[in-house]
This record gives sequence, C-alpha cells and structure tokens, in this order.
Amino acid sequence: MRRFFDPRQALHAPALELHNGGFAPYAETPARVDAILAAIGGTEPPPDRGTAPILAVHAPDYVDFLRSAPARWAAAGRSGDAIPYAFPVVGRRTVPLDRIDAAMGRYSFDATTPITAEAWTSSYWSAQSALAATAAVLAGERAAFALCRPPGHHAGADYCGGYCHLNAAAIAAQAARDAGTARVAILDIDYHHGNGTQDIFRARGDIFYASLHADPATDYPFYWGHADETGGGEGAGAGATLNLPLPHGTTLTAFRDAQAVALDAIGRFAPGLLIVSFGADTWRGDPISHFALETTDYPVLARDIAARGWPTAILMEGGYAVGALGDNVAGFLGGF
Ligand code: OKP
Ligand code: ZN
Repeated sequence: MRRFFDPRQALHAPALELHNGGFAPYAETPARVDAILAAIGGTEPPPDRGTAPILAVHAPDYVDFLRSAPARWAAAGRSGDAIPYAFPVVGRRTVPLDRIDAAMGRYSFDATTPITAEAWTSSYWSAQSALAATAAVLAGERAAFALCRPPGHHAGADYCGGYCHLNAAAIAAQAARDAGTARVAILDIDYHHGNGTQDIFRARGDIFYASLHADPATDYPFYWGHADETGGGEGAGAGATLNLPLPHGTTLTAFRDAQAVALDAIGRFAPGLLIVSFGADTWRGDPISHFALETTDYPVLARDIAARGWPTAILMEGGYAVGALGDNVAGFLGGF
C-alpha cells in the first residue's frame, strides 16, 4: 500500500494543553509520527497541490487567520503558544477581530488547539498527504494511506478545535468530488466524533458521513455526534449523516457490529470512493479515551472494510498511546 507523509507535519509541537483543571503535556505530540513511521516503514512525500483544494473547503478569512495568528500573537508581546480564552458564544455577534484574542476565540471552538508558528505548515502538509493518498486511489490503487498529523476531523470550514486546524478528510473528499467522483463516503472510526467533517457536509447529499464514536453525552466534543443528527434539515443532506455513539468500555464485538451498520448504510449510498478517518484512540490503553479495543482487533476491522470492495483512502486521525500506536496502525493497514 502506498503511504504518504511529509516531515514538515512533525514541526507543530505545542507544549501544553488544558486537562482536568491544569496543564498537561500536549497529547497530540510529534512522537506519534515517529512511532507510526517506525512501524509502517517508508513513506512518500506528497506533491504540493497548493491552497486551492484547502480553500475548496475552508473559508478564506479562516485560512488567512491561521497563517497570520502566530505573528499577531508575537506582535502582542506574548510568549508561549497562541491559545484562545474568550469565545463569542453568549450574544454572539460580528465584531472587529483586530485584537488577536478576539480572532482566536472567533475561529476556535475550544482551548485545546494552540496555533503554533508551525501549525499552518504542518496542517498544510497533512492535507497534502491526504490529497496524495486520495489521488493514488482515484488513479487505480485499491487503497492508500496518509499519515495525517495534525489530525483534521474536528476542524470546520471556519474553525479549529480538538488538535485540528485543517480538515484533511473533508479536503480529500471535496477534491475527489472535483475530480469527478459523484459520491464520496467518509467512515470515521476515531474515538471522537468528527464534528468538523459533519458540519462541513451536513447539508449535502453527495458526501455521506458515518461515524462511530464515544457517546457525546459523556465525551468530547459533547455538542455534536448524537444519534439524532442525521444530516441537513430540508436540504439534500437529510439522511446523509449517520452517528453511532458507543459506551465506555466498548470492545470488538460491539464496535464491529456498529461498523457493519455504518458499512451497510454506506453500501446503500454506493460511493465511488471511501475515505476512512482512522483513529487508534479506540485502543484500550489510550490515555484520553475509554474504549477497549485490542491491538489484534485492528486487522479484523480493516478486513471488514476492505471486504466491501470500495477504493479506499485511509487517513490518520487520533491515537495517543504512543507505545502501542505503531502496532495498532500497522495492524490496521495490514488488514487491507
Ligand atoms: C482529537 B482526535 C482535555 C481534553 C481535550 C481533545 C480531544 C481531541 C481529540 N485535555 N480533548 O479526535 O483524536
Ligand atoms: Zn480522537
């Protein structure tokens, strides 16, 4: 299987994150990349397809903000990573965003996603890796892998959050549509709901989003991913979103059954391309998650997906148990 990664994806390295009332080392560390690379062998660097495929998903003012925020933060005399603390939620209105802190809150939905000086560069190349894997599949590969890092599925068209700045899966799905694939399905099997991906496509009927994740009644991102979110209102997106929340302690049997439900729904949609947002934070020892999959479960899940026969681009999302991450990812890819 072809595997894509650019070393610049490892540059983004925030120091700390808010965690249970204090600051803890940032879980989405570049060491994740080293662990995965050591387990899967060599990767190819993606070609540079520029900003156009990013701007096909993300708002231009948001992209400008991501690129300029570190310099604005430094110009305000700040040390440390740029982190928002005030959000325009109560009485939300449009205001000038001259103050960097106002802009930070406007373009973020949480305080877990610092915009380091390298956030744009790393996220840009993460998106390019996703585009390269998708292009390889559209050119005839049965499956391809992009070691996307930072992850992407929490980022919306005009907001960051959940360690994500650019939504690689959404960028890849839109690129496939623009390359002529009529229907694209996204299967998100990260532990967390992919709220950004859902938001970006919720009103559309040409991109199906199905997600297995921890119940947002108990887990981040809380405000999305409930079972009654089935896609955009009266629009073409009605029925093109499927959310399957699962309880803490979920093991292979229940996870596999839920994945089969998602795959059956995707089958009825009949996609020309499948994009898998793959998180290994479903593993039993993940430090920020509460499912109980074993390392030996990942090939089983991958074979169930592969058996459906759709051309498949596999994109990395989460997975924070660095010691087990390589085996879990290699096992999943091996299952294909
Ligand atoms: C990203 B991905 C406080 C909890 C913050 C953010 C989780 C982001 C997960 N430390 N949680 O879906 O793996
Ligand atoms: Zn996750």
